[in-house]
Amino acid sequence: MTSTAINFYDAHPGTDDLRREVITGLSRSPKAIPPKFFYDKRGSELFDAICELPEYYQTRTEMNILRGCVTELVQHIGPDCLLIELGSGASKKVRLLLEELRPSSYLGVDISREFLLSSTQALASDYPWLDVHAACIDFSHTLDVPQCDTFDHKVTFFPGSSIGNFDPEDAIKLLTRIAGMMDNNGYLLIGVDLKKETGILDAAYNDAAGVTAEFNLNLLNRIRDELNSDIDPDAFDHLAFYNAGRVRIEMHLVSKRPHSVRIEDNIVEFEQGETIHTENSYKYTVEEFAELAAKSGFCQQQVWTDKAGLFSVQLLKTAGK
Ligand code: AVJ
Repeated sequence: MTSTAINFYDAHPGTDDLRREVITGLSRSPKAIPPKFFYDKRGSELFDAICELPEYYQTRTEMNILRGCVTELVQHIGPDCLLIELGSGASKKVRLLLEELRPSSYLGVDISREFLLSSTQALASDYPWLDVHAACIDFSHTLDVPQCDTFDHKVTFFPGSSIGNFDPEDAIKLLTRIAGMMDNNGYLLIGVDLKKETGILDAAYNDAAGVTAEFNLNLLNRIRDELNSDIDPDAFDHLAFYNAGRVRIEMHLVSKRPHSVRIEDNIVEFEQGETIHTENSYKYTVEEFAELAAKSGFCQQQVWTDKAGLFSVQLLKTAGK
């Protein structure tokens, strides 16, 4: 057994946040729970399975785009940076970047502790030349990561169109904080899912194998298992659809019948058909995202897409640089 040393920082996002945000979210009308809570161990595994689904075009399309543009990326960015990955999850896509870009250090940032630890440890043992850091934080709240301070040449990788989970105003706030984390001097390589035919989008979030439904419903397993609650996942159905007016996929959990649920000291009433809104996934055009980037202190350096225009990988540079 070899133990691989990684530099680990833990801000302990966890059950307290879940309890607080679930209780607040379910006492609102309409009811909502933020999507970051999908990613317990089981949720992270289910998301990995989603990435392999035939209907879920995003992961393989992004990977193909990255394969095609990595040489150009290296020319822009150069070697020996600190590569920061937000929402690193299983850290699969980043391997290509590590091999070609040859950063001196890597920092994986994720809310899912076990996943973060095992994937960064695997990177450390596969790439002995790489200085590996991990930070378990909720980056929607803070990007304060002590390991960042000593590096000048920082590049952030934010793949998978996770930016789509944020309402546009919150996306601007997050991107602005990313620029700040890089001392307003650096590159952001970001995956952005593009607007497209409704049928393709609806299918991607309603896969035939039912994995997305299981992923959505797993949030209720998590509440039942981690909080003091009698919530019954069987009392809810998965619902996902493209809301063209708001330009986003919405996921909900629909109560099958009127019933009440206990969570800690609270009783939450559900009507039949009432939903818990669990996720938004905004879709952009390349031009719309350029505008959002500009409002956040970035400018689009270069944008790569697949031939069908399903997905984009965008290299943004801080405007101050
Ligand atoms: C990880 C946020 C990009 O919005 O497509 C996949 C999550 N939800 N299927 C997305 C997700 C349902 C995914 N992101």
